[in-house]
Amino acid sequence: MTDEQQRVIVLIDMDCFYCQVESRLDSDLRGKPSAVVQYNAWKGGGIIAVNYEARAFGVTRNMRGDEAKAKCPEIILVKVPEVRGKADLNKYRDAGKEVMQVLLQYQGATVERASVDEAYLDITKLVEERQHKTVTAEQLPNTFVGGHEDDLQGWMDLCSPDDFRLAIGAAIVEEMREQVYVQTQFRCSAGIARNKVLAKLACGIHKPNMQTVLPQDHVADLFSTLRVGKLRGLGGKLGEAVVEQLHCQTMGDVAKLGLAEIRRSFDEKTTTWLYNLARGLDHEAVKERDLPKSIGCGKNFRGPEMLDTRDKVEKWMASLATELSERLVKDKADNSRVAKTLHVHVAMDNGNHMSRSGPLFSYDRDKIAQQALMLIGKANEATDKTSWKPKLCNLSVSMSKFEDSTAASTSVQSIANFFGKTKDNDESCDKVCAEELVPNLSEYDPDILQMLPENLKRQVESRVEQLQAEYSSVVESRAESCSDDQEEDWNKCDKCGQSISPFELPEHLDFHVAQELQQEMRQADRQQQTTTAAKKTSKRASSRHDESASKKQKTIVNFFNKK
Ligand code: TTP
Ligand code: CA
Ligand code: CA
Repeated sequence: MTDEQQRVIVLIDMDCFYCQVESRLDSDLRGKPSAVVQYNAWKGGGIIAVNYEARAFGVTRNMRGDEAKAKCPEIILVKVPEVRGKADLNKYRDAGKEVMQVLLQYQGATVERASVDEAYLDITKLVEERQHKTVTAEQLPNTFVGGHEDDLQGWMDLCSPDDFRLAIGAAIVEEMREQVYVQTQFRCSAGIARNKVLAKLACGIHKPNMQTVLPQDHVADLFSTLRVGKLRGLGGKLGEAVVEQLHCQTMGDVAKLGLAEIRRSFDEKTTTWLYNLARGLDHEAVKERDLPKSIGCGKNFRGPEMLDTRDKVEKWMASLATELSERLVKDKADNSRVAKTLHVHVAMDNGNHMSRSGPLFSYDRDKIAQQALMLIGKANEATDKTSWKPKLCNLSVSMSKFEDSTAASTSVQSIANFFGKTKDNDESCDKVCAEELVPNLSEYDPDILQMLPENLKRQVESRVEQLQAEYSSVVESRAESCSDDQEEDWNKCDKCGQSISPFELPEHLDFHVAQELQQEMRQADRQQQTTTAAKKTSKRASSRHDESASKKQKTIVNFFNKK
């Protein structure tokens, strides 16, 4: 097993990525200053990517398109496509995947996708395979070595065997980057070092289309002027706390502190991590993770755009649910998996946030929207029926907890389709149809029973019973497995006394409603054996539906008011 200190870790980051994606699509953009803008409506849109030709004119990210034009009149602004009033980033995501596909061709490397346009690689094994071969500066035409910028060969001649491993790594990365270019036409930069933090830092030193090796003995020099927030993991709140509480501006300042001094402001784990980090040490492994653990989308609403009515919230939720549903369906086809948990997040204009999750066994956009709205119902403090208070400035939905989809069918067929299939009255076909009609409890609408032929009705009923049994055991086992989760406060279900996480409660109540309706339905059926008038039956069903709907609504209202 290789010593952790001898690992060779790489960060590959695409150069001005969205701009490259656009210029691969449109040859007119090549070689000219360009930028990608989002939402064109105001002052030429906000810039999210700038190519290097435009950077030479002083154009930067976050400028408005109009400002960029003032700096560089010939700049071409490309607009991010919009779908349903939202940026459609699919082409950039897909382009990022293409790059990943190239990197995954390197057997023996561990590849971890870190964002739309970057990936960490642990290439220690590949380096070891090449250890007996020589590496010369000619094989490293695009490589710089931190602290030895002017004399690559000189550094290679004199460096330690451990540092020489980085040089071998650099030769491999030169080839990888060339392959990325050959296969995708995209240029990228890379950092090669002993760990992720240093690889990421190194990558940014020489860009574009270059790579930088960061030997351990250059760290102290580099850190003496490196601002705390520039390091991976210290860009946010933690970095701010280091500056404020430890009174450190640079990583070099942090390196001067002893463990005890850091420990006064931070917990033990953070202290150790920070202490090591200030010495250029970081133990985090590169984790193979080519598929995202969750798929989601969200939208920010600023100023007058903030959502202040139920209508607006419903409209945007429907739109996000549609996007999410489309992406989930694509993911299912690509990766043979289905997500089982829905998460919703809202940010409010009073600075508060709320996140809620619950099980959902459907990719249907209406089901997603319905469940998501139910989950955030509590965030609305408005007393009238039309407003939403406090206003929402962000709305996000995502799904996670993926399971293999090859085992069970989750697709819902339309009723028409379903009736088409039952014509032959075949018992086994009924069973399949029952599964399609009731893929899970949350999609079970008891009213359909009234519309079904007798044998199929029986199949649907037995399907529901089976699902209820499965569901009870799932709820029990989840309750056990989450019982020490401090963040969730549990509710005792009025109906069965079980402790249910608030995330699970809506679904759990649905289950009771379905169960009650089922029982009612059976009783009613027995009483009605002689009364067979179809009209009457359907009337009864619809009035019962109203009753049950209001009942269900009430239970859910109770739940939201509980806390
Ligand atoms: P970055 O890698 O941060 O930047 P970049 O690839 O444009 O440029 P560089 O050569 O310096 O790496 O981001 C990758 C893409 O992600 C970028 O092209 C556009 C998108 N992006 C945003 O949409 N918003 C942002 O705030 C950032 C940072 C990136
Ligand atoms: Ca980039
Ligand atoms: Ca990046």
